[in-house]
Amino acid sequence: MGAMFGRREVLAGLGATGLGAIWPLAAPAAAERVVRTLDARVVRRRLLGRDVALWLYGGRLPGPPLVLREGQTLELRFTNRLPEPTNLHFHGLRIPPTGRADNIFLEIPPGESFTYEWTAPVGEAGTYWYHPHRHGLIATQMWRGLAGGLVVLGPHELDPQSPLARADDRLVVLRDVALAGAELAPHAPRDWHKGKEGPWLLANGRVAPVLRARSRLVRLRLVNAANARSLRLARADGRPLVLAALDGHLLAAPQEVEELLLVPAQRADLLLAMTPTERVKLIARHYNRGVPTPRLHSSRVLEILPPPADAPAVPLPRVLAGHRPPPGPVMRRRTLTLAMFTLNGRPYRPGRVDIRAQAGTVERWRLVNVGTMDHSFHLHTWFFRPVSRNGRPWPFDCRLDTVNLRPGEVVEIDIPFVRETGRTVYHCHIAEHGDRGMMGTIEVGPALPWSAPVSTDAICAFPRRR
Ligand SMILES: [Cu+2]
Repeated sequence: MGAMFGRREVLAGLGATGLGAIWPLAAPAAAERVVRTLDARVVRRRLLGRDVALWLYGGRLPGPPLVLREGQTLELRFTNRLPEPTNLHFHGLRIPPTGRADNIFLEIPPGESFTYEWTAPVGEAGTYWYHPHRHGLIATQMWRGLAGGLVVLGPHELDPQSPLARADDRLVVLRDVALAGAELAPHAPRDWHKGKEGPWLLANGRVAPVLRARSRLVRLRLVNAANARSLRLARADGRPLVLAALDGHLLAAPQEVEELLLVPAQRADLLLAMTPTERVKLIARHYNRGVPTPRLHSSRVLEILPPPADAPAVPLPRVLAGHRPPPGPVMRRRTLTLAMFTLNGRPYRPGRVDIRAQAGTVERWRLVNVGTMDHSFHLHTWFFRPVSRNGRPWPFDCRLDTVNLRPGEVVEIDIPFVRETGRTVYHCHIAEHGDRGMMGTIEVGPALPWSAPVSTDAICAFPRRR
């Protein structure tokens, strides 16, 4: 994949200040371990024509992409150079929520280092991301710039025969931003209620960047790393978007949609069949999430220029993940209500376990938004299969780790508690809401000796044909 596209190939877009925003992904060498260093630091960086103080991973906006192969172990030597504590959350990955892995209860004090270490699960290649998860400081740290993409590559990307391996593979981290004078706009009291938003949309740190396709098939791995802005994405030419994956997991087959609502923390992989003559523009339409939201100064997200005329044709794959068997029997049902700053009527309290579950079981959770604006639900460690929205079956089969609920909506999800055990959290992914208490603690105990095994693949049946 990326290795064949050697050089940086991005044109500056509106408001951009230099070249280089959306590079093709490069696979790491095939080795058992990948050792990387990363820091979080305060730096001044050119943004929207100003030198703005930002908090950045590796001094970059977004943070440097972490790219691994399935089965590779990442040793990430992380140093906190911020004036306050922080930590890392590896969003969407089914890795241990404990120890040196995705342990969000860790706190790394200013000036100290910590080495994270975990193995990218085999069979779960996809688009993920990382961001801080120190409770109470998540929203301000993310708003100041701390977020980066994380990609796990698998057979689809590494087998040269696969169409996806011949796609021009690009990681695009999206977020919005607002300046106040020459600095990043600080949180105002009302931002904690609404969620902090800004009128400029950045794709890999730039407004409306332009890139030239290197292949007739472009794979855009979109990450919504905004604190609160939901992105209603579409093609400017009105043609449908072709979805390949959601929240890191390939769909059974490519799925055409008119537009795509990508709420904070969600990811979507799009496939774009390019012709040698047509440009493709991606736009963000206005979305009403139940609170007044600043309109974007430009609806342009990014633009892709056609590939060179001699770029070989790459067919759009007809099958991606293929058929997956239906989930195991639901063994337990729960209801979770979401409202401003509470889940099931109570705010987060550190140390209190709100839900106890068991590995090896499937649970069906009924999520109910009893509030007056959109809220989202994100569960760490275990992804889920959405079953229904307001009683209607989910339109196609997928796995998610974050799902949006409009006011009054009811969403049912099936969660197979596969493999991992330990204590972690679930929360609203409007970052301000999570910090203010829309979060709970779940502890998953080991499988009981008599419980039936739950298959990793057993959670997503092939979409119903209608
Ligand atoms: Cu919320």
